[in-house]
Amino acid sequence: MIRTVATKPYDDQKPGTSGLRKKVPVFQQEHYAENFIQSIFDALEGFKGKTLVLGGDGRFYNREVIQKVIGIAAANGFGKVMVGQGGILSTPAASNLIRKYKAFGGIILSASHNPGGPHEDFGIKYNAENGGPAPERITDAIFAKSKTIREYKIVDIGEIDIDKLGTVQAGGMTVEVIDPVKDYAGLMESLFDFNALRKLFESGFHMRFDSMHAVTGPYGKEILENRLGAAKGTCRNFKPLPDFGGHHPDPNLVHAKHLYDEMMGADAPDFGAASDGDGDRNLIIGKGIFVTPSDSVAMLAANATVAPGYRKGLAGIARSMPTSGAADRVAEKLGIGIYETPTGWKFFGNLLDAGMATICGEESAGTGSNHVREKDGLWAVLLWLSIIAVRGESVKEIVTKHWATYGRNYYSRHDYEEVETERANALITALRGKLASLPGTKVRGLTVAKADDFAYHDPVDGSVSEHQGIRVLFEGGSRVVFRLSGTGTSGATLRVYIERYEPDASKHDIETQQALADLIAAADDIAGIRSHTGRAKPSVIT
Ligand code: G16
Repeated sequence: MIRTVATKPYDDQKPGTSGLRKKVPVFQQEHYAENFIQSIFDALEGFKGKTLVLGGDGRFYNREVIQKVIGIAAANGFGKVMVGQGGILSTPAASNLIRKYKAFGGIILSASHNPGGPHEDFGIKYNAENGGPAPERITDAIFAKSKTIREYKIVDIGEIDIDKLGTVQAGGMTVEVIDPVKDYAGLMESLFDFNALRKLFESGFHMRFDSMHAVTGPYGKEILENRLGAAKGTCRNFKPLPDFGGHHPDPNLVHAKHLYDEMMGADAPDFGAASDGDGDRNLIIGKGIFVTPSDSVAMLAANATVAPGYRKGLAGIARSMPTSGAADRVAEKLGIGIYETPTGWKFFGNLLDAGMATICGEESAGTGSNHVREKDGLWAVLLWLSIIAVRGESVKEIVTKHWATYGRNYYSRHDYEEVETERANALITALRGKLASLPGTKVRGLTVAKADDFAYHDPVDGSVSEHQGIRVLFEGGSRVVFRLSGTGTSGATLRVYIERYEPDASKHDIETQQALADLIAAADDIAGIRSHTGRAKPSVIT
Protein backbone atom coordinates (compact mmCIF):
# COMPACT_ATOMS: atom_id res chain seq x y z
CA MET A 1 0.00 0.00 0.00
CA ILE A 2 1.28 3.45 -0.92
CA ARG A 3 1.55 5.74 2.06
CA THR A 4 1.67 9.52 1.67
CA VAL A 5 3.70 11.07 4.45
CA ALA A 6 3.40 14.77 5.32
CA THR A 7 6.76 16.49 5.64
CA LYS A 8 8.38 19.91 5.83
CA PRO A 9 11.18 21.12 3.58
CA TYR A 10 14.76 21.39 4.76
CA ASP A 11 16.57 24.34 3.24
CA ASP A 12 20.02 22.77 2.91
CA GLN A 13 19.51 20.09 0.27
CA LYS A 14 21.48 21.73 -2.52
CA PRO A 15 23.46 19.06 -4.40
CA GLY A 16 27.16 19.92 -4.64
CA THR A 17 29.81 18.79 -7.14
CA SER A 18 28.68 15.18 -6.63
CA GLY A 19 25.22 15.11 -5.13
CA LEU A 20 24.11 15.87 -1.59
CA ARG A 21 26.80 15.28 1.03
CA LYS A 22 26.24 15.81 4.73
CA LYS A 23 27.13 14.29 8.07
CA VAL A 24 25.24 11.09 8.92
CA PRO A 25 23.27 12.72 11.80
CA VAL A 26 21.95 15.28 9.29
CA PHE A 27 20.69 12.48 7.04
CA GLN A 28 19.21 10.76 10.10
CA GLN A 29 16.88 13.67 10.86
CA GLU A 30 13.22 12.86 10.46
CA HIS A 31 12.25 12.58 6.77
CA TYR A 32 15.58 14.11 5.66
CA ALA A 33 16.73 11.33 3.32
CA GLU A 34 13.13 10.62 2.25
CA ASN A 35 12.62 14.29 1.33
CA PHE A 36 15.70 14.33 -0.86
CA ILE A 37 14.87 11.04 -2.58
CA GLN A 38 11.32 12.23 -3.28
CA SER A 39 12.71 15.57 -4.55
CA ILE A 40 14.89 13.65 -7.03
CA PHE A 41 11.84 11.82 -8.37
CA ASP A 42 9.76 15.02 -8.36
CA ALA A 43 12.40 16.65 -10.56
CA LEU A 44 12.26 13.83 -13.12
CA GLU A 45 9.65 12.84 -15.66
CA GLY A 46 8.81 9.71 -17.58
CA PHE A 47 10.17 6.98 -15.31
CA LYS A 48 6.92 5.08 -14.74
CA GLY A 49 7.56 1.37 -15.23
CA LYS A 50 11.28 1.95 -15.89
CA THR A 51 14.41 0.70 -14.10
CA LEU A 52 16.42 2.43 -11.40
CA VAL A 53 19.96 1.24 -10.59
CA LEU A 54 20.82 1.46 -6.89
CA GLY A 55 23.94 0.91 -4.82
CA GLY A 56 26.52 2.56 -2.67
CA ASP A 57 30.02 2.37 -1.27
CA GLY A 58 28.97 0.44 1.84
CA ARG A 59 29.51 3.25 4.29
CA PHE A 60 27.55 3.67 7.51
CA TYR A 61 23.81 4.26 6.81
CA ASN A 62 24.10 2.72 3.31
CA ARG A 63 21.81 -0.21 4.06
CA GLU A 64 19.10 1.89 5.70
CA VAL A 65 18.91 4.35 2.82
CA ILE A 66 18.89 1.51 0.25
CA GLN A 67 15.64 0.29 1.84
CA LYS A 68 14.18 3.80 1.84
CA VAL A 69 14.98 4.30 -1.86
CA ILE A 70 13.34 0.97 -2.75
CA GLY A 71 10.15 1.91 -0.89
CA ILE A 72 9.96 5.41 -2.37
CA ALA A 73 10.81 4.21 -5.90
CA ALA A 74 8.00 1.64 -5.70
CA ALA A 75 5.51 4.26 -4.50
CA ASN A 76 6.50 6.64 -7.29
CA GLY A 77 5.93 4.05 -10.00
CA PHE A 78 9.33 2.67 -11.02
CA GLY A 79 8.96 -0.76 -12.59
CA LYS A 80 12.19 -2.20 -11.28
CA VAL A 81 15.12 -1.49 -8.99
CA MET A 82 18.43 -3.22 -9.70
CA VAL A 83 20.42 -3.18 -6.50
CA GLY A 84 23.98 -4.38 -5.91
CA GLN A 85 24.24 -7.29 -3.46
CA GLY A 86 24.75 -6.00 0.07
CA GLY A 87 23.87 -2.53 -1.24
CA ILE A 88 27.29 -2.36 -2.87
CA LEU A 89 28.06 -0.79 -6.25
CA SER A 90 31.13 1.22 -7.14
CA THR A 91 30.31 4.47 -8.91
CA PRO A 92 31.75 3.35 -12.28
CA ALA A 93 30.00 -0.02 -11.95
CA ALA A 94 26.68 1.77 -11.35
CA SER A 95 27.31 3.95 -14.39
CA ASN A 96 27.96 0.85 -16.47
CA LEU A 97 24.76 -0.86 -15.27
CA ILE A 98 22.62 2.18 -16.13
CA ARG A 99 24.04 2.17 -19.66
CA LYS A 100 24.12 -1.58 -20.22
CA TYR A 101 20.56 -2.24 -19.03
CA LYS A 102 19.18 1.02 -20.43
CA ALA A 103 17.91 2.06 -17.02
CA PHE A 104 16.12 5.37 -16.54
CA GLY A 105 18.85 6.42 -14.10
CA GLY A 106 20.51 5.47 -10.86
CA ILE A 107 20.97 6.49 -7.26
CA ILE A 108 24.45 6.14 -5.80
CA LEU A 109 24.94 6.39 -2.05
CA SER A 110 28.40 7.69 -1.32
CA ALA A 111 30.40 10.56 0.06
CA SER A 112 33.33 9.43 -2.07
CA HIS A 113 36.69 9.95 -0.39
CA ASN A 114 35.20 11.50 2.77
CA PRO A 115 35.34 9.41 5.98
CA GLY A 116 32.41 7.20 7.03
CA GLY A 117 30.81 6.22 10.34
CA PRO A 118 27.98 7.36 12.66
CA HIS A 119 29.38 10.90 12.87
CA GLU A 120 31.05 11.10 9.50
CA ASP A 121 29.82 11.67 5.96
CA PHE A 122 27.07 10.27 3.80
CA GLY A 123 25.81 11.22 0.37
CA ILE A 124 23.08 10.66 -2.21
CA LYS A 125 23.67 11.28 -5.90
CA TYR A 126 21.46 10.91 -8.93
CA ASN A 127 22.88 9.72 -12.25
CA ALA A 128 20.97 10.17 -15.47
CA GLU A 129 20.27 7.70 -18.28
CA ASN A 130 23.66 8.26 -19.93
CA GLY A 131 25.16 6.85 -16.71
CA GLY A 132 26.68 10.17 -15.69
CA PRO A 133 26.10 12.54 -12.78
CA ALA A 134 22.95 14.59 -13.30
CA PRO A 135 23.65 17.83 -15.15
CA GLU A 136 23.10 21.18 -13.40
CA ARG A 137 19.66 21.59 -14.92
CA ILE A 138 18.53 18.47 -13.02
CA THR A 139 20.40 19.15 -9.78
CA ASP A 140 18.95 22.70 -9.74
CA ALA A 141 15.46 21.23 -10.21
CA ILE A 142 16.05 18.74 -7.36
CA PHE A 143 17.09 21.59 -5.07
CA ALA A 144 14.03 23.63 -6.07
CA LYS A 145 11.73 20.68 -5.33
CA SER A 146 13.42 20.08 -1.96
CA LYS A 147 12.55 23.63 -0.92
CA THR A 148 8.82 23.22 -1.47
CA ILE A 149 8.26 19.54 -0.66
CA ARG A 150 5.19 18.87 1.51
CA GLU A 151 4.84 15.10 1.23
CA TYR A 152 6.57 11.98 0.02
CA LYS A 153 5.24 8.62 -1.06
CA ILE A 154 6.52 5.31 0.24
CA VAL A 155 5.42 1.68 0.15
CA ASP A 156 6.05 -0.17 3.38
CA ILE A 157 7.39 -3.38 1.93
CA GLY A 158 9.35 -4.44 4.95
CA GLU A 159 13.05 -5.13 4.75
CA ILE A 160 14.15 -6.51 1.36
CA ASP A 161 16.92 -9.08 1.70
CA ILE A 162 19.63 -7.32 -0.33
CA ASP A 163 22.21 -9.99 0.48
CA LYS A 164 20.48 -12.68 -1.51
CA LEU A 165 20.99 -12.65 -5.28
CA GLY A 166 17.78 -12.94 -7.30
CA THR A 167 14.51 -11.27 -8.09
CA VAL A 168 11.58 -10.52 -5.80
CA GLN A 169 8.32 -8.65 -6.28
CA ALA A 170 7.71 -5.94 -3.73
CA GLY A 171 5.19 -3.11 -3.57
CA GLY A 172 4.12 -3.68 -7.18
CA MET A 173 7.72 -3.40 -8.36
CA THR A 174 10.50 -5.85 -9.21
CA VAL A 175 13.64 -5.79 -7.08
CA GLU A 176 16.62 -7.57 -8.60
CA VAL A 177 19.64 -8.10 -6.37
CA ILE A 178 22.64 -8.45 -8.67
CA ASP A 179 26.30 -9.36 -8.40
CA PRO A 180 27.97 -5.93 -8.16
CA VAL A 181 31.19 -7.05 -9.86
CA LYS A 182 30.21 -9.29 -12.79
CA ASP A 183 29.10 -6.77 -15.43
CA TYR A 184 31.90 -4.39 -14.56
CA ALA A 185 34.57 -7.10 -14.78
CA GLY A 186 33.14 -8.08 -18.17
CA LEU A 187 33.41 -4.49 -19.37
CA MET A 188 37.06 -4.32 -18.32
CA GLU A 189 37.71 -7.59 -20.13
CA SER A 190 36.27 -6.04 -23.31
CA LEU A 191 38.59 -3.02 -23.11
CA PHE A 192 41.89 -4.59 -22.06
CA ASP A 193 43.93 -7.55 -23.24
CA PHE A 194 43.59 -9.81 -20.19
CA ASN A 195 45.97 -12.39 -21.73
CA ALA A 196 48.75 -9.81 -21.95
CA LEU A 197 48.05 -8.75 -18.37
CA ARG A 198 48.07 -12.36 -17.16
CA LYS A 199 51.49 -12.80 -18.81
CA LEU A 200 52.73 -9.68 -17.04
CA PHE A 201 51.84 -11.18 -13.66
CA GLU A 202 53.19 -14.61 -14.69
CA SER A 203 56.52 -12.95 -15.41
CA GLY A 204 56.78 -12.04 -11.71
CA PHE A 205 55.41 -8.49 -11.86
CA HIS A 206 54.38 -7.39 -8.37
CA MET A 207 51.82 -4.83 -7.42
CA ARG A 208 49.72 -3.57 -4.52
CA PHE A 209 46.15 -2.48 -4.86
CA ASP A 210 44.85 -0.77 -1.76
CA SER A 211 41.07 -0.48 -1.56
CA MET A 212 41.27 1.49 1.70
CA HIS A 213 38.47 -0.71 3.14
CA ALA A 214 36.10 0.80 0.62
CA VAL A 215 34.07 -0.38 -2.34
CA THR A 216 36.76 -1.54 -4.78
CA GLY A 217 37.82 -4.47 -2.57
CA PRO A 218 35.60 -7.07 -4.27
CA TYR A 219 36.31 -5.59 -7.72
CA GLY A 220 40.07 -5.66 -7.22
CA LYS A 221 40.02 -9.22 -5.84
CA GLU A 222 37.99 -10.55 -8.73
CA ILE A 223 39.81 -8.74 -11.53
CA LEU A 224 43.40 -8.59 -10.35
CA GLU A 225 43.77 -11.75 -8.30
CA ASN A 226 41.10 -14.12 -9.72
CA ARG A 227 41.02 -13.20 -13.40
CA LEU A 228 44.53 -11.84 -13.98
CA GLY A 229 46.44 -14.11 -11.62
CA ALA A 230 48.12 -11.41 -9.54
CA ALA A 231 49.66 -12.95 -6.42
CA LYS A 232 47.39 -13.44 -3.42
CA GLY A 233 47.99 -10.48 -1.16
CA THR A 234 48.12 -8.03 -4.07
CA CYS A 235 44.83 -6.59 -2.83
CA ARG A 236 45.11 -4.82 0.50
CA ASN A 237 42.36 -3.54 2.79
CA PHE A 238 39.88 -5.19 0.46
CA LYS A 239 37.01 -5.71 2.87
CA PRO A 240 34.53 -2.81 2.61
CA LEU A 241 33.83 -1.51 6.13
CA PRO A 242 31.12 0.98 7.17
CA ASP A 243 33.75 3.26 8.71
CA PHE A 244 36.59 2.39 6.27
CA GLY A 245 38.57 1.13 9.26
CA GLY A 246 38.51 4.63 10.74
CA HIS A 247 40.46 6.17 7.86
CA HIS A 248 39.73 8.60 5.06
CA PRO A 249 39.29 6.50 1.93
CA ASP A 250 41.09 9.20 -0.02
CA PRO A 251 43.87 7.86 -2.22
CA ASN A 252 46.36 10.68 -1.88
CA LEU A 253 49.82 11.04 -0.42
CA VAL A 254 48.43 11.92 2.99
CA HIS A 255 45.80 9.24 3.50
CA ALA A 256 47.62 6.53 1.52
CA LYS A 257 50.99 7.43 2.98
CA HIS A 258 51.60 3.78 3.95
CA LEU A 259 51.46 2.85 0.26
CA TYR A 260 53.67 5.75 -0.75
CA ASP A 261 56.25 4.82 1.88
CA GLU A 262 56.26 1.21 0.70
CA MET A 263 56.67 2.27 -2.94
CA MET A 264 59.63 4.50 -2.05
CA GLY A 265 61.31 1.73 -0.01
CA ALA A 266 64.06 -0.63 -1.05
CA ASP A 267 61.69 -3.62 -1.34
CA ALA A 268 59.00 -1.79 -3.28
CA PRO A 269 56.85 -3.82 -5.65
CA ASP A 270 56.75 -2.73 -9.30
CA PHE A 271 53.49 -0.87 -9.09
CA GLY A 272 51.23 0.56 -6.40
CA ALA A 273 47.69 1.83 -6.70
CA ALA A 274 44.80 2.79 -4.47
CA SER A 275 41.20 3.75 -4.92
CA ASP A 276 38.71 5.80 -2.94
CA GLY A 277 35.41 5.24 -1.11
CA ASP A 278 33.24 4.73 -4.17
CA GLY A 279 35.92 3.50 -6.57
CA ASP A 280 36.10 6.37 -9.02
CA ARG A 281 39.38 7.94 -7.94
CA ASN A 282 42.85 6.45 -8.26
CA LEU A 283 46.37 6.86 -6.99
CA ILE A 284 49.23 5.61 -9.15
CA ILE A 285 52.75 5.12 -7.76
CA GLY A 286 55.63 3.42 -9.51
CA LYS A 287 58.70 2.05 -7.80
CA GLY A 288 60.29 5.24 -6.47
CA ILE A 289 57.99 7.62 -8.33
CA PHE A 290 54.57 9.14 -7.67
CA VAL A 291 52.56 10.00 -10.78
CA THR A 292 50.46 13.15 -10.34
CA PRO A 293 46.86 12.73 -11.50
CA SER A 294 47.41 15.49 -14.07
CA ASP A 295 50.42 13.66 -15.50
CA SER A 296 48.55 10.37 -15.35
CA VAL A 297 45.76 11.53 -17.66
CA ALA A 298 48.35 12.85 -20.14
CA MET A 299 50.34 9.61 -20.07
CA LEU A 300 47.27 7.39 -20.33
CA ALA A 301 46.08 9.40 -23.32
CA ALA A 302 49.49 9.33 -25.00
CA ASN A 303 49.64 5.52 -24.71
CA ALA A 304 45.98 4.50 -24.82
CA THR A 305 46.21 2.69 -28.15
CA VAL A 306 48.13 -0.16 -26.47
CA ALA A 307 44.72 -1.38 -25.21
CA PRO A 308 42.24 -3.01 -27.60
CA GLY A 309 39.44 -0.69 -26.45
CA TYR A 310 41.35 2.36 -27.72
CA ARG A 311 43.24 0.88 -30.67
CA LYS A 312 41.47 3.11 -33.15
CA GLY A 313 42.79 6.22 -31.41
CA LEU A 314 41.18 8.98 -29.39
CA ALA A 315 38.57 11.50 -30.54
CA GLY A 316 39.76 14.09 -28.04
CA ILE A 317 40.87 14.68 -24.46
CA ALA A 318 39.04 16.66 -21.80
CA ARG A 319 40.41 17.91 -18.50
CA SER A 320 39.04 20.09 -15.75
CA MET A 321 40.37 23.65 -15.68
CA PRO A 322 42.55 23.25 -12.55
CA THR A 323 44.16 20.10 -13.99
CA SER A 324 47.61 20.78 -15.43
CA GLY A 325 48.14 21.41 -19.11
CA ALA A 326 50.17 18.20 -19.58
CA ALA A 327 47.29 16.59 -21.49
CA ASP A 328 47.09 19.61 -23.82
CA ARG A 329 50.53 18.84 -25.20
CA VAL A 330 49.53 15.24 -25.88
CA ALA A 331 46.36 16.35 -27.67
CA GLU A 332 48.39 18.80 -29.73
CA LYS A 333 50.84 16.10 -30.78
CA LEU A 334 48.04 13.67 -31.63
CA GLY A 335 46.21 16.40 -33.54
CA ILE A 336 43.00 15.90 -31.57
CA GLY A 337 40.68 18.20 -29.62
CA ILE A 338 41.38 19.28 -26.05
CA TYR A 339 38.56 20.59 -23.85
CA GLU A 340 38.88 22.52 -20.61
CA THR A 341 35.82 22.11 -18.38
CA PRO A 342 34.87 23.20 -14.87
CA THR A 343 35.62 20.87 -11.96
CA GLY A 344 33.09 18.03 -11.75
CA TRP A 345 32.80 14.90 -13.84
CA LYS A 346 29.31 15.89 -14.97
CA PHE A 347 30.84 18.46 -17.32
CA PHE A 348 32.49 15.70 -19.37
CA GLY A 349 29.16 14.01 -20.07
CA ASN A 350 28.16 16.05 -23.11
CA LEU A 351 31.61 15.78 -24.69
CA LEU A 352 31.63 12.01 -24.22
CA ASP A 353 28.05 11.60 -25.45
CA ALA A 354 28.82 13.72 -28.51
CA GLY A 355 31.90 11.60 -29.31
CA MET A 356 34.18 14.65 -28.97
CA ALA A 357 36.33 13.26 -26.15
CA THR A 358 37.51 9.71 -25.40
CA ILE A 359 39.67 10.20 -22.30
CA CYS A 360 38.97 12.63 -19.48
CA GLY A 361 40.85 13.47 -16.33
CA GLU A 362 41.00 15.67 -13.30
CA GLU A 363 43.68 16.74 -10.88
CA SER A 364 41.50 15.37 -8.07
CA ALA A 365 42.67 11.84 -8.90
CA GLY A 366 40.01 10.98 -11.43
CA THR A 367 40.60 9.54 -14.88
CA GLY A 368 38.23 7.75 -17.15
CA SER A 369 37.01 7.28 -20.68
CA ASN A 370 33.91 6.91 -22.79
CA HIS A 371 33.37 3.34 -21.47
CA VAL A 372 31.17 4.78 -18.68
CA ARG A 373 30.15 8.30 -17.66
CA GLU A 374 32.06 8.43 -14.39
CA LYS A 375 35.72 8.45 -13.56
CA ASP A 376 37.00 4.98 -12.90
CA GLY A 377 39.80 4.06 -10.51
CA LEU A 378 40.33 0.43 -11.53
CA TRP A 379 40.13 1.32 -15.21
CA ALA A 380 43.09 3.68 -14.74
CA VAL A 381 45.01 0.91 -12.98
CA LEU A 382 44.31 -1.55 -15.80
CA LEU A 383 45.34 0.94 -18.49
CA TRP A 384 48.58 1.68 -16.64
CA LEU A 385 49.23 -2.08 -16.37
CA SER A 386 48.52 -2.46 -20.09
CA ILE A 387 51.04 0.26 -20.94
CA ILE A 388 53.66 -1.37 -18.72
CA ALA A 389 52.95 -4.79 -20.28
CA VAL A 390 53.22 -3.58 -23.88
CA ARG A 391 56.13 -1.19 -23.47
CA GLY A 392 58.03 -3.51 -21.15
CA GLU A 393 59.18 -0.49 -19.15
CA SER A 394 58.86 0.60 -15.54
CA VAL A 395 56.59 3.46 -14.46
CA LYS A 396 59.69 5.58 -13.90
CA GLU A 397 60.94 5.01 -17.44
CA ILE A 398 57.53 5.75 -18.92
CA VAL A 399 57.19 8.97 -16.91
CA THR A 400 60.68 10.34 -17.54
CA LYS A 401 60.48 9.60 -21.26
CA HIS A 402 57.12 11.34 -21.39
CA TRP A 403 58.58 14.45 -19.74
CA ALA A 404 61.56 14.38 -22.12
CA THR A 405 59.17 14.35 -25.09
CA TYR A 406 56.53 16.80 -23.90
CA GLY A 407 58.19 18.77 -21.10
CA ARG A 408 57.19 18.56 -17.45
CA ASN A 409 54.30 20.38 -15.82
CA TYR A 410 55.35 20.76 -12.20
CA TYR A 411 52.11 20.70 -10.28
CA SER A 412 50.82 20.81 -6.73
CA ARG A 413 47.57 21.50 -4.90
CA HIS A 414 47.48 23.20 -1.52
CA ASP A 415 44.30 22.72 0.49
CA TYR A 416 43.17 24.83 3.43
CA GLU A 417 40.47 22.71 5.01
CA GLU A 418 37.65 23.69 7.36
CA VAL A 419 38.21 27.41 6.97
CA GLU A 420 35.32 29.52 8.29
CA THR A 421 32.95 29.95 5.37
CA GLU A 422 32.77 33.75 5.69
CA ARG A 423 36.54 34.08 5.66
CA ALA A 424 36.89 31.85 2.59
CA ASN A 425 34.16 33.76 0.78
CA ALA A 426 35.80 37.07 1.69
CA LEU A 427 39.07 35.88 0.14
CA ILE A 428 37.34 34.95 -3.12
CA THR A 429 35.34 38.19 -3.23
CA ALA A 430 38.46 40.28 -2.67
CA LEU A 431 40.29 38.33 -5.35
CA ARG A 432 37.47 38.81 -7.85
CA GLY A 433 37.56 42.52 -7.10
CA LYS A 434 41.20 42.85 -8.10
CA LEU A 435 41.26 40.60 -11.18
CA ALA A 436 41.03 43.46 -13.68
CA SER A 437 44.02 45.24 -12.18
CA LEU A 438 46.36 42.22 -12.17
CA PRO A 439 47.46 41.85 -15.82
CA GLY A 440 50.82 43.51 -16.43
CA THR A 441 51.78 43.61 -12.74
CA LYS A 442 54.84 41.79 -11.41
CA VAL A 443 54.62 39.41 -8.45
CA ARG A 444 57.81 37.75 -7.14
CA GLY A 445 59.47 38.48 -10.46
CA LEU A 446 56.61 36.92 -12.45
CA THR A 447 54.51 39.01 -14.81
CA VAL A 448 50.77 38.40 -14.78
CA ALA A 449 49.58 37.81 -18.35
CA LYS A 450 45.88 37.25 -17.67
CA ALA A 451 43.53 36.89 -14.72
CA ASP A 452 39.90 35.79 -14.87
CA ASP A 453 37.05 33.94 -13.21
CA PHE A 454 36.68 30.82 -15.35
CA ALA A 455 33.41 30.52 -17.26
CA TYR A 456 32.62 27.44 -19.34
CA HIS A 457 30.63 27.54 -22.55
CA ASP A 458 29.53 23.99 -23.23
CA PRO A 459 30.23 23.38 -26.93
CA VAL A 460 27.48 20.77 -27.13
CA ASP A 461 24.42 22.35 -25.51
CA GLY A 462 25.55 25.96 -25.32
CA SER A 463 25.00 26.21 -21.56
CA VAL A 464 27.22 28.58 -19.61
CA SER A 465 28.66 27.84 -16.15
CA GLU A 466 30.23 30.84 -14.47
CA HIS A 467 32.48 31.41 -11.45
CA GLN A 468 34.25 28.08 -11.80
CA GLY A 469 37.59 29.13 -10.31
CA ILE A 470 39.91 32.11 -10.43
CA ARG A 471 42.90 31.81 -12.72
CA VAL A 472 46.02 33.93 -12.65
CA LEU A 473 48.21 33.14 -15.63
CA PHE A 474 51.80 34.32 -15.84
CA GLU A 475 53.97 34.95 -18.83
CA GLY A 476 55.79 31.72 -19.75
CA GLY A 477 52.83 29.42 -19.02
CA SER A 478 52.87 29.18 -15.21
CA ARG A 479 49.66 29.76 -13.30
CA VAL A 480 47.89 29.67 -9.96
CA VAL A 481 44.21 28.84 -9.60
CA PHE A 482 41.96 29.49 -6.60
CA ARG A 483 38.72 27.62 -5.98
CA LEU A 484 36.44 26.62 -3.12
CA SER A 485 35.74 22.90 -2.90
CA GLY A 486 32.26 21.67 -3.69
CA THR A 487 32.54 18.39 -1.80
CA GLY A 488 33.34 19.30 1.82
CA THR A 489 30.81 18.91 4.62
CA SER A 490 32.11 21.33 7.24
CA GLY A 491 33.26 24.90 6.70
CA ALA A 492 34.97 25.74 3.43
CA THR A 493 38.00 24.23 1.78
CA LEU A 494 40.17 26.60 -0.22
CA ARG A 495 42.10 24.87 -2.98
CA VAL A 496 45.11 26.55 -4.53
CA TYR A 497 46.46 24.86 -7.66
CA ILE A 498 50.00 25.72 -8.69
CA GLU A 499 51.60 24.85 -12.01
CA ARG A 500 54.84 25.56 -13.83
CA TYR A 501 55.86 24.23 -17.22
CA GLU A 502 59.48 23.18 -17.68
CA PRO A 503 60.49 22.13 -21.19
CA ASP A 504 64.17 21.54 -20.34
CA ALA A 505 64.76 17.83 -19.53
CA SER A 506 67.89 18.66 -17.52
CA LYS A 507 65.59 20.44 -15.03
CA HIS A 508 63.06 17.67 -14.56
CA ASP A 509 64.26 16.29 -11.25
CA ILE A 510 63.73 19.24 -8.94
CA GLU A 511 61.64 18.57 -5.85
CA THR A 512 58.10 19.75 -6.68
CA GLN A 513 57.52 22.27 -3.86
CA GLN A 514 60.92 23.73 -4.53
CA ALA A 515 60.25 23.99 -8.26
CA LEU A 516 57.04 25.86 -7.45
CA ALA A 517 58.34 28.00 -4.55
CA ASP A 518 58.10 31.38 -6.32
CA LEU A 519 54.54 30.64 -7.50
CA ILE A 520 53.48 29.49 -4.03
CA ALA A 521 54.72 32.77 -2.60
CA ALA A 522 53.05 34.71 -5.43
CA ALA A 523 49.72 32.99 -4.73
CA ASP A 524 49.82 34.25 -1.15
CA ASP A 525 50.83 37.75 -2.24
CA ILE A 526 47.93 37.90 -4.68
CA ALA A 527 45.16 36.35 -2.59
CA GLY A 528 46.27 37.12 0.97
CA ILE A 529 45.73 33.49 1.92
CA ARG A 530 47.38 33.72 5.29
CA SER A 531 45.67 36.91 6.36
CA HIS A 532 42.22 35.82 5.15
CA THR A 533 42.30 32.26 6.49
CA GLY A 534 44.46 32.85 9.53
CA ARG A 535 46.45 29.77 8.49
CA ALA A 536 50.20 29.79 8.22
CA LYS A 537 50.27 26.74 5.95
CA PRO A 538 47.98 24.42 4.02
CA SER A 539 46.33 21.44 5.79
CA VAL A 540 47.07 19.12 2.89
CA ILE A 541 49.64 19.34 0.11
CA THR A 542 49.30 16.95 -2.80
C1 G16 B 1 33.91 15.08 -7.15
C2 G16 B 1 33.65 15.07 -8.62
C3 G16 B 1 34.93 15.30 -9.35
C4 G16 B 1 35.57 16.58 -8.90
C5 G16 B 1 35.71 16.58 -7.41
C6 G16 B 1 36.10 17.95 -6.97
O1 G16 B 1 34.72 14.00 -6.86
O2 G16 B 1 33.10 13.84 -9.02
O3 G16 B 1 34.66 15.32 -10.71
O4 G16 B 1 36.83 16.76 -9.44
O5 G16 B 1 34.49 16.28 -6.80
O6 G16 B 1 36.09 18.07 -5.63
P1 G16 B 1 36.22 19.48 -4.96
O7 G16 B 1 35.01 20.30 -5.38
O8 G16 B 1 36.25 19.16 -3.51
O9 G16 B 1 37.49 20.09 -5.45
P2 G16 B 1 34.23 12.81 -5.93
O10 G16 B 1 35.29 11.77 -6.04
O11 G16 B 1 34.13 13.46 -4.57
O12 G16 B 1 32.90 12.41 -6.47
